[in-house]
Amino acid sequence: MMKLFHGWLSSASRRVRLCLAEKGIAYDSVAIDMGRQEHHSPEFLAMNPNGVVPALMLAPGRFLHESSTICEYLDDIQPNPPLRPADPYARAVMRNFVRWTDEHCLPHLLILNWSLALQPTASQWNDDELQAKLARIPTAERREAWLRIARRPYTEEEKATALDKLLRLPARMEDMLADAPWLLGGAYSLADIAAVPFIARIAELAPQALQADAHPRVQAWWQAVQQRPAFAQARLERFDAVLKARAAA
Ligand SMILES: N[C@@H](CCC(=O)N[C@@H](CS)C(=O)NCC(=O)O)C(=O)O
Repeated sequence: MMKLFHGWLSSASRRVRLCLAEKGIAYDSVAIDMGRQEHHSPEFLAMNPNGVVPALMLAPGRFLHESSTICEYLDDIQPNPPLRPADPYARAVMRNFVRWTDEHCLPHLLILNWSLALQPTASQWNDDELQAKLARIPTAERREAWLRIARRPYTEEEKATALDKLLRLPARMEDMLADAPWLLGGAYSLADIAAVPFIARIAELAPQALQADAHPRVQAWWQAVQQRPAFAQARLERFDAVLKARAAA
């Protein structure tokens, strides 16, 4: 059976869980504790050299990383229900949208999420601990992000700007939903799945952005997403509830 190494709160992991659930593919779940940098261990880096979740183990020694790649792989090996348009042009449009969410949503959500979930722990590390932890991070971009939350927390202004930028997603989706219920037309696709984790966080951080007077089509889309059985199976639990439960544990 496949094994998914993931984070419960991670948007990229949520995307893969949503896809696995839509496909009805059974898998073993291995939750990675990012507060303990389990994803920077040599064992994890052997699965995903970028040192980020998720990673999917297909068989011993056979791994995949990058949530968008993993989702396309799952659609290849389990074509039903199809989650990509058959038409090559529509498929290319889908890939560009997914890429846009990777480049324009994830970095902004990172600022908001890490400030809540990882900063309390990272800010406690002494300089030696911090240097040792930074040395294990394979990319300069994420080393900088960890350094920020450990020593120079994102300011309120930076967080407000990040939220503003994240809110370009519902605006963009409102246009895409002009003629059909799903982002690429009549069928739910990997484009919708790419957006779901970000809209789920926007529903928590800025619920007004999903109201009918702001983005009525996105509101209807979000209601329809939440009614899909796969949505419940993927367990996109509220961020604050998960953090509270972790603190209590
Ligand atoms: N492009 C990657 C992004 C993966 C990613 O950034 N994962 C985040 C969680 S959403 C992560 O592992 N963060 C921890 C870190 O960077 O140390 C994908 O889609 O798989």
